[in-house]
Amino acid sequence: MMCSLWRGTLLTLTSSLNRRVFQCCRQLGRSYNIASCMPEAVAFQGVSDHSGLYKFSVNESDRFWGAVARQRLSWISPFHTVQNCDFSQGKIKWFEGGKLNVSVNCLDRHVQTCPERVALIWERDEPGTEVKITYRQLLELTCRLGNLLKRQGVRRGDCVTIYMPPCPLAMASMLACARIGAAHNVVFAGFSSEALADRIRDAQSSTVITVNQGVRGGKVVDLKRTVDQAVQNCPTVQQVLVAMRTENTVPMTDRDVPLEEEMMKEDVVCEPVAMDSEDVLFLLYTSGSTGKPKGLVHTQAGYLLYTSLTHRYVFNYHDGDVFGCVADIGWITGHSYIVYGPLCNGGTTVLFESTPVYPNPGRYWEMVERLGINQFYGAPTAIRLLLKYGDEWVQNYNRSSLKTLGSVGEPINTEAWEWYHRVVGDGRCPVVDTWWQTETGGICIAPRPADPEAEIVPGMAMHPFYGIKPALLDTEGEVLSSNDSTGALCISQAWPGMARTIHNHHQRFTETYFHPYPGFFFTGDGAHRSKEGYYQIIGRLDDVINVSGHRLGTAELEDVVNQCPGVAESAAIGYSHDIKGEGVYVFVVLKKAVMVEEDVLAQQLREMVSRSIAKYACPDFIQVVRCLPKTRSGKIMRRVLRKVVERNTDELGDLSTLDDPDSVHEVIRGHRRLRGDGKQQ
Ligand code: 6R9
Repeated sequence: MMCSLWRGTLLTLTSSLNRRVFQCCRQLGRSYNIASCMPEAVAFQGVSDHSGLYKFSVNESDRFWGAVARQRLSWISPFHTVQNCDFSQGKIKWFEGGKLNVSVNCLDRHVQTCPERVALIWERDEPGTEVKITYRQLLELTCRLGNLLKRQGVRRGDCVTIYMPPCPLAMASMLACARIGAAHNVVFAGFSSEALADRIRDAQSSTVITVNQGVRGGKVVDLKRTVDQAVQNCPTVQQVLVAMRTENTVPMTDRDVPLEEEMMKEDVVCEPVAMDSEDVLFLLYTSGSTGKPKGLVHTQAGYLLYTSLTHRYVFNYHDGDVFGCVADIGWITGHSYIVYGPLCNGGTTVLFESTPVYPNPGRYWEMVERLGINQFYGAPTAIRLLLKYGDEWVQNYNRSSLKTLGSVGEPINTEAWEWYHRVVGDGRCPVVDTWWQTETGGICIAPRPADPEAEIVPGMAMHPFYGIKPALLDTEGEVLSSNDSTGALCISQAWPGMARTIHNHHQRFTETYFHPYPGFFFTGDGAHRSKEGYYQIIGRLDDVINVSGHRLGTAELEDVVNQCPGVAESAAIGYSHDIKGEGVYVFVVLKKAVMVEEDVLAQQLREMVSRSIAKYACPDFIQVVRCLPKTRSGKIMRRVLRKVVERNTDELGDLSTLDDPDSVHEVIRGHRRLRGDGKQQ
């Protein structure tokens, strides 16, 4: 499982690391007071500063999480047990005995105190056309939708699939599910009909919610048509609720329900269901190292608590701030930091429908100025893209509202970090590089919270969040206890935000996350702990590629490629790409006697991949080879292929176990032909 790749990568990363001390929390000055920071901390004996609070949170985890859960969530009935977890069985339960409703925590309680506060700013594709929705309005939308779902037969425990672009009705749909006790399964609207169908079937959804069309970067996308194609192969689907994002009508069948029209017939009051802490809140599919994406399951109380606490403290979010997370709601970042975390905190959250370069590369910063965004949370791939357009696109706009800048999804290289900090943040905003995963539910490692004035090192996620106890393990499974070491990143005790299982595949859950290092949750990432004890994430240790922050399993891609007529077998490899982080390079072996022009084959493969998965999964390079380098036992030597695509052919390592050493030379020659000897185009 552990590949040697990342040791090399680490060396490059650390040596290029331009260390710089960055001071923060200056506004808190010397009068830092733990109680003013986290009110619950007053009750924690001996805690007087951040590091004391962190130690308390991991050593007295029951007391820490118990106090925080009582203080920050509204319960219908109190929990009797803080945690009941056993990693060896993959058993994770938090706040058992407790009952609550997530939508009440995100909406009703704020409607009681500040009904006219803006909950949501929908930043529509066309700049300057944003729509503001107050807590009172969002609750009304949610209740009407909840009532409609009930009228359409959706019951507690059902799973509703949501295939929508970022829009208020998507958010209200998620909250409506939570209100009536149904689980949601949001599928990113960039996924193809086949990928959508797979997820609908696996989740056994009978209801799908979508829009007639989406609008992104000035282009109209026929989302309803994609749903129509998908549900042809989904016998469980009984109804499709269709909201109107554009004015264009689309064909409707008996199965389709016009959402706005039917919703307006419903009452604005919908009784929230009392849910158990461990009832399912949602499924979210993500790629792993097998061909089949896994539906990670998150539950009610623990997830909500963890996202709200991290939202509050990692970003230093305060009442009245405008929080701008520009992710899509189809990913975990959107779930945790557009919807649940900010709303649980009564915050104002931005829902971004557009792209970083529409109508021009100043879009983000024009939006920051117009909406007065205080915390901006985005992806390194977008930062890398924008920095190529130059500083002027940033400097044209007033960014004085910004207080914290966040980064998520993939490692942020020093150059991008520096630019984000110096140009976007004018050198005055802390940049928080936040490491976490769909599996972890919320941010686990980030430079903040920390002691006031603690340094921030570019490109480092640095410190574990409250309650998170990271560990690095070597290939033998031994814990590396000293600093300045590199290993598999694991987490050694449970936290409330972690996923509970894989939908219908608990065994896959335990095998993937708990068997590799018994007693630990294994993240799939490698990390380095510096001399100072700061964590730096290196990247995946398994066969997952990270394309623009989107996860893609190599096996998932190979399954599709192998179905292409004429293809005998294939190997998909990630290579470093200066904007996307990683690009996809596919080696293909054709069946005997098949003759096809390489560009015709490439075109066919790309079409198949966008039809079966999504556009982002399309290979950048496709190389036809006579055979793949394999061991004598028939295993593809990915390590060798990686070295070839990374142009490290003088470090191929030990090739003695190769079945046919000549195959490597052929692969190298073909690679040179395809990409030339120069730099990446
Ligand atoms: C939130 C999210 C998770 C994988 C993760 C890791 C990579 C995320 C990172 C990072 C380096 C960071 N990743 N944040 N790598 N630095 N700050 O992205 O979830 O889509 O499940 O991806 O992304 O490899 O394991 P998800």
